[in-house]
Amino acid sequence: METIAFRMVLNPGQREEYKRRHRDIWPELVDTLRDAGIRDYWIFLDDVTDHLFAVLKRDSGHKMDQLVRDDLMRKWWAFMSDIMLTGSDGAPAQKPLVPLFHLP
Ligand code: RM4
Repeated sequence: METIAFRMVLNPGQREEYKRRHRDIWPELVDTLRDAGIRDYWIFLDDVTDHLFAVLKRDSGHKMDQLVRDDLMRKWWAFMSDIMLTGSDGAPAQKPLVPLFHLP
């Protein structure tokens, strides 16, 4: 199990909509994320910059890299693309964050 973090970018003024969509996250997508080996997934907002900081744990045999080819994941990303910065591959623009400190 490892912990990773990455930054995404929310469009201005979309905080409540982003929160609402995640409150109502599709149960099938939750299954997809869990099946990919993702656990304990948090997303925090910096409401000054509109940056979203995602922190999650993933199993050693995780399949996160395959999510880019998953139809339901791509459908979610398309659904979210009106309120998030999205890359040319259809996925949210993601910047990996560098771990500098951990207090277990
Ligand atoms: C985010 C974004 C991420 C996804 C989470 C569940 O808005 O689409 O890629 O992992 O939702």
